[in-house]
Amino acid sequence: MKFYRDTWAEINLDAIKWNVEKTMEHLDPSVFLFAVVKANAYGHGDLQVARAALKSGAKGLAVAFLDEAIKLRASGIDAPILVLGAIRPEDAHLAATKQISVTVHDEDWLTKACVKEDQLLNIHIKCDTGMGRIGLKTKEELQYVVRQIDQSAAFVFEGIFTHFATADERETGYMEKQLAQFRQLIDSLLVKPPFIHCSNSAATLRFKGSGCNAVRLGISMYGLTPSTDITPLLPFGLKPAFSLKSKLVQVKKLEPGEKVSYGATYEASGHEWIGTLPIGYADGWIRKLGGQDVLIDGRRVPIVGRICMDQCMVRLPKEYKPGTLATLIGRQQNQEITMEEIAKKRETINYEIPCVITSRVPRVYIQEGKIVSIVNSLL
Ligand code: PMH
Repeated sequence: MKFYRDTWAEINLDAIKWNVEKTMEHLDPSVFLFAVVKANAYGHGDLQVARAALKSGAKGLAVAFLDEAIKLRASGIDAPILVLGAIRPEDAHLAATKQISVTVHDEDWLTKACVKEDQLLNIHIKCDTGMGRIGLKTKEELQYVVRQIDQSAAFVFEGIFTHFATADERETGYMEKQLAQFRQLIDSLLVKPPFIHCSNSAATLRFKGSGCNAVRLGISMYGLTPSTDITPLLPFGLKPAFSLKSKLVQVKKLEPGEKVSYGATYEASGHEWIGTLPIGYADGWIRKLGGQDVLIDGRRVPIVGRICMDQCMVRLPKEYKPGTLATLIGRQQNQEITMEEIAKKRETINYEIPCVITSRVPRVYIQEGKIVSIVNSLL
């Protein structure tokens, strides 16, 4: 695999390994870790992250949609896969064929679920204890669904779970309420399923999975903090896996008063060195990032003028040669631009940033200092 354009995302699989291994050390050894690889592994690359996580101690994978699970199966992943989101009941037979576990989120789903006669469908029941998204709310609903499972040879009660709305906030009151509600629902079950899970990264790292026997690890597996508020509360230092790099394609000297980019909004105040980087808003490097620093030669240099679809310009302290490395997210020498810095500039959360670096940006996978694979959606 190749790419012919000097912009790429580097995914450090050793960082994924570190984050998973440290999490496993932190937890009771019997806890089952689902690596959450939905949304193309938060933009990092689902297959590569799934393989790295499974090699490092994760036992299963979790995705949002059936399509994501089918893709992983088609790529040869045979670990347990759970679809966390709602699946159309008429597609249940597909999940059963591929041994993909499904989430039952409402009372009627099983009555409509189409499975073939000799098939088994693994089911996790989702309880809504305060997220207000999907899931059953009452003991009565839960018991009704459990009875439906019991009455069919095709349905296997594999798990029950809930999702916290505020595990990444310092204040734990709301989370504790959700947990108490979840415990009440579990206590009402005559027979407990093998998997009971409620924790995302924040709850896993802060509360060791809250006494459940499985956890669903997303953001912290990628080395990113669930929120800057709780970074000081995390039990070990996370290693970010994602960095974004580019190279200068042209460097030119502007005369005082000369302008840069659409709208001619930036004007050189003196003689200035301006460099052009081949990355723009079609790569997810959106116009709102105008003014953001990038790292060149271990120094911060600002993006000037409007970010274009495929290119943007930076103001350099001196002349640099085309081909000089630019780091847009990640470390360069003693400097670092974190995912959180970019998130702040974009007025969003770190989760969103790697997700929205588009597939036009090739993903280069690094393991033990070497490139082990490249994914370029274009070639
Ligand atoms: N479980 C469920 C049901 C989720 O929706 C998510 C993340 C996770 C686990 C993993 O959470 P973590 O990345 O904080 O560890 N879901 C989302 C979401 O819907 N929006 O942002 C994160």
